[in-house]
Amino acid sequence: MTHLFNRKGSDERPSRADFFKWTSLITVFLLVMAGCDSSTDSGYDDNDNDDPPTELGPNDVGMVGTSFTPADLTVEVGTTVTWVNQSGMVHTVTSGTDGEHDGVFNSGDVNPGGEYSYTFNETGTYPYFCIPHVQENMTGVIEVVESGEGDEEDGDGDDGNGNGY
Ligand SMILES: [Cu+2]
Repeated sequence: MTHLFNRKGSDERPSRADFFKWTSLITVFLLVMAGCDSSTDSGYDDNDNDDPPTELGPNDVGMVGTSFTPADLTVEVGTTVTWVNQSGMVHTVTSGTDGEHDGVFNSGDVNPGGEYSYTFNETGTYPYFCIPHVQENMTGVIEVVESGEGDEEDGDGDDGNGNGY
């Protein structure tokens, strides 16, 4: 009986095989989990990519801890911006500055995991804040620009062609 435990050769092999068995099992398990996560997550409807739920679209703003991420976002007019609460706290998305609501939009309470969307149909600069965390500087700005803006085209007196020299 004791011979079995004293022979190094026979002791090493099964444990190594065990190790590989476990690592491959764990790998398969993680792959399956990753697959399930991205396809059954509630975010399935807004993209087909298998990115994790923490990754936001270009017009999404995360609420992470007591911050809006990104805090500054530029979108074209007509864009719907969605705020996603990725924290464990209740937040709001409230337009205005210095804690004063300017009446443009106000999400009310957005619970952890919840979302709020607002469509910006006019160009302009829209500062906003979180009511519970305004004193922790939980603020952000949405910059709404004309569609197509961003390339240098002006059309307006920029290229004084008629003026000759
Ligand atoms: Cu907040």
